[in-house]
Amino acid sequence: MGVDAPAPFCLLSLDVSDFSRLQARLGHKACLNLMQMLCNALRDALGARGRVIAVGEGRFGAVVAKIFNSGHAMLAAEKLARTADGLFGQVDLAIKPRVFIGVAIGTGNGLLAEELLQKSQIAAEAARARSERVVVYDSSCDREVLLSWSLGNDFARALDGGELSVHYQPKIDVDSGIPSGAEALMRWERDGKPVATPDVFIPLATEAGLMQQLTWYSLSNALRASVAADIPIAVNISAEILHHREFLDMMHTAITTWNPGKHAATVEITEGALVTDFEEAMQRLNRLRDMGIRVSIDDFGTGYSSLGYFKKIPADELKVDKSFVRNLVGDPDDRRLVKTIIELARHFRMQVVAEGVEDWQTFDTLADLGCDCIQGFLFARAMSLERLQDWLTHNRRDLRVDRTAAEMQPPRTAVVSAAEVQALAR
Ligand code: G
Ligand code: G
Ligand code: MN
Repeated sequence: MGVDAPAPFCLLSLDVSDFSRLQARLGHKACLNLMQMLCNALRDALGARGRVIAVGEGRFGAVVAKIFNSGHAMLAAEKLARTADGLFGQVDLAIKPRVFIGVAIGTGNGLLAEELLQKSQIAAEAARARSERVVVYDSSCDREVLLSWSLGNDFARALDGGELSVHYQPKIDVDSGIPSGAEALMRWERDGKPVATPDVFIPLATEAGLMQQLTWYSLSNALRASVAADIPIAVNISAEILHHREFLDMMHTAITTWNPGKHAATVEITEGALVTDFEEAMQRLNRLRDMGIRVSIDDFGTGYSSLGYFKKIPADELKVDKSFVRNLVGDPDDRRLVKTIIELARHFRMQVVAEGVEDWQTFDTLADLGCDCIQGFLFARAMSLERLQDWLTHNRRDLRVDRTAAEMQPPRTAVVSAAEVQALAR
């Protein structure tokens, strides 16, 4: 590349997120055109200060001259990111791509362009992993990216090797105080110790193309558990799976194979997952309801969907995100917010579940605000099916009665597994 070494410069790697989905959605040719437009826009943005080349599908490299420090490089990278956002904002796309930019600074001390390019690519991977627009390369990027790659390999083996299991966290009906359902939550353990939390391994599974397998695993376990424990169970469905071409078939097969009978299954879908390709998502939710499956909007309040969209979502339930529940008692603003969310749900005839409830004061506040159902460590953490069955034989009753006993003897000690204790101790 034409760089006037040894003057200081930087190399940037720019990756477009969701490229394969964008291609599938727009078609090959339109996607190619869009990438050409992006390339031109990036060139215009840099002007005479640098050069931009396409280095792969949805991937660009740029050289920027006269960069003297990382702050300076960040400014250049931010400008390119804004340029890309601006272009994607102008085009009517159901999928809004983002760009991740990795920066490597050439010091003019003879570091090869190829080596720099590699560093900028690793920084771009780190940007993707951290969900940040721009990351300037340093040695922490190596560790982070390599760790996530090796975890990705491990994860592929975990699925086959029986290290994954599905645990269940009870939900308690506010009016009766009786357990009325449970949420299926995936766990990855080796030798009784947690390897990684779902927040870490779900993105890995998505990247490794294993999410469909994982979802089938949690779905089939959850439906069988629903019959075995005689309780309705909810399963989390990621954005990628909701839009997968085989998703509806998978749900249909699961429901007919493991008929949950009187307990309708629920799927929990985050608000954020609904806004990527909204119309398609709505069609799919309607089809689920035709199959007798309940739809729940998960982590509500964190996804920035507009109320104009909200009114069109065919949902049976709304889950108030735990970030609003955490400070409910002490923070009047959070209380007003949750009150508004509950009223909104009422208006659209949705049930309201609050997650992350850890004490009775929060429970009472939510009960006053008209919340229907409570999930949280106050009652129980997620536990194996065996433990859930055991827990239900002792707790299928009004759990509000012995609230002082429950507070003196926190449920976490009663139901927590050895692995979870170890995780907490770390
Ligand atoms: O269990 P918890 O503690 O750490 O879960 C973290 C996140 O992982 C939650 O937001 C939950 O929705 C998600 N999660 C857990 N199990 C599954 C699963 O089987 N599929 C999907 N898509 N997400 C899951
Ligand atoms: O899918 P979703 O994000 O709703 O998953 C629920 C998450 O909330 C899981 O990670 C679960 O372990 C966590 N969780 C459930 N109850 C509590 C609680 O009382 N306190 C905290 N901090 N987390 C909780
Ligand atoms: Mn959930």
